[in-house]
Amino acid sequence: MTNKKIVFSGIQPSGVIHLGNYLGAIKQWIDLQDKYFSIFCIVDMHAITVQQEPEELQKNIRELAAIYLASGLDPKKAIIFVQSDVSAHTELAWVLNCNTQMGELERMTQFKDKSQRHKQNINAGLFTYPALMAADILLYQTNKVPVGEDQRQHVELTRDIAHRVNNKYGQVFEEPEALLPEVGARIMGLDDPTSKMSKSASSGNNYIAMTDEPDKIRKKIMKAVTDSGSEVKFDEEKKPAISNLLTIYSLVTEKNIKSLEKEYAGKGYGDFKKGLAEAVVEFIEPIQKKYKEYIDDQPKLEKILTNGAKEAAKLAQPTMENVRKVVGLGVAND
Ligand code: AQP
Repeated sequence: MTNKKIVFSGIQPSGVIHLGNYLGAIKQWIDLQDKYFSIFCIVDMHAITVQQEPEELQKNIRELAAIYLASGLDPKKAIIFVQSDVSAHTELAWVLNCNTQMGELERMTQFKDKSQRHKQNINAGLFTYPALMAADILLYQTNKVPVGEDQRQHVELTRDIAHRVNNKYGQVFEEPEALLPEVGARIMGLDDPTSKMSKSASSGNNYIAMTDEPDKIRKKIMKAVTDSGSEVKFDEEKKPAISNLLTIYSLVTEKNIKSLEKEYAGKGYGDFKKGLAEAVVEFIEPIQKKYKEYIDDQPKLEKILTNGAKEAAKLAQPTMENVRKVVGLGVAND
């Protein structure tokens, strides 16, 4: 379908999109779309592994699409679509479920975490989530999967599943690799630098949402947890909170961490946070402006996603036909 290497990634429309999602995933995608054949998905089927209100889910899908576009993903350079609009994802997921071991799924840290957090709803989908994620990736003969650190384990399982299927049936899938950003693969919570920034955090002070108003961003950053002492210094072991804030500062300004340390030498955490808050606001405001244009033009948004789904379905077809053939499924011709 293309001579270029293929990139695939997605985000769940399961709540607000935060700066961690942006810095860990979307930021890389913007650069990759120029070099790779790129496919970016809104993975709504994954989102329903935890309870979702239908209207809220629809709203989140559209907001996430607007964030993708406002961040600089370009439908002329990349395919942008919603997972459930291409039925081959769930079709392939079933086949991959039948090639994935219970023991492998039981080892997934996301399942362990989420089943702890959603004790009333430990459904089969939550457990087999990685097989659906493997289908998302393998359907397009993907080479690289740009994700944050928390998704590395799922991409490694995807690679194992692809390898197993290839051993059993011949060359069916590319065996993909995770692509993690050198800096920003794990942005930590503002209120708790020992766990990752997360959309399902119990407090809104954990994250900066990409749609937070400037004053809310300022307040959240001024409230962020700091470490003992007063020196602005990167030291993940002794100063996990300040190191996380320095990482964010560096990524939104493209200044390196050493130069930021110098800039704030002799100044306290208060000045540093004020500077960081302004830098984040300056970085997010232009994205929010474009976001508003996209979210206010629903027909345009729907057209982009509909076209993306058509293109994705076309691309998925040869892989799905081959899978049906090698596995020995079905009889009917079209
Ligand atoms: N804190 C983070 N730092 C860097 N990257 C991150 N990602 C998520 N959190 C961070 C990356 O963003 C993409 C979105 O993946 P997802 O929609 O599957 O969400 P997730 O990984 O489950 O993380 P969330 O958004 O915080 O949701 P919850 O609260 O449900 O866990 C992935 O590439 C992910 O690595």
